[in-house]
Amino acid sequence: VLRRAVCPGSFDPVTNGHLDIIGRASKLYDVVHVAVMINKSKQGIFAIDERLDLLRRTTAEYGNVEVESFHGLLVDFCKQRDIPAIVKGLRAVSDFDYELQMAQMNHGLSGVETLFVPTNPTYSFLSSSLVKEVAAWGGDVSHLVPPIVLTALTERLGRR
Ligand code: COD
Repeated sequence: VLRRAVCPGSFDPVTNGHLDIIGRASKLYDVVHVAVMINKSKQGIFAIDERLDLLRRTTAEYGNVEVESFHGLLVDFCKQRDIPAIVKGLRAVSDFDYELQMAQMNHGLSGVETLFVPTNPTYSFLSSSLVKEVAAWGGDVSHLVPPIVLTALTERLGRR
């Protein structure tokens, strides 16, 4: 039987920090599902299909990563696919409070476990929102996102 885990997020857009966690999870599990969770109150700068496309192209090299979007609770995504584990990156103590709450809520709802992987210190300050803010003002983010994401960001923000 295949051992499965999910890396969930907004991925607006995917960064090198996300890819570090997804790549490390892909070595621990047979199949890693990457779930782009749809949040209607958080619009984002990339449409869901664009986020999926960028994720598929940047995770293809791992060979065992499946990328999908989902509208609903993460525990339902897990139930429908028989996924017993959620893998999350922890950047700093500031992530911990909220991540612990979600992990406990998700466990209480369905018994799904959450495993935390300590972020690569190179990316401990990195978030999609900071990347968008820095890129919007013309700052260099080329070391923080894959080349195809950099191109997509430049096109999107350049056209504004
Ligand atoms: N280094 C390492 N890991 C990172 C980095 C980094 N620099 N940046 C992000 N990560 C990891 C973190 O584990 C993070 O949780 C994940 O990547 C995704 O990050 P984002 O910013 O794309 O996504 P978030 O934080 O907006 O994702 C929140 C969820 C979508 C996971 C959450 O809201 C959710 O599960 N929603 C679904 C609805 C639901 O079930 N709600 C009830 C929850 S109890």
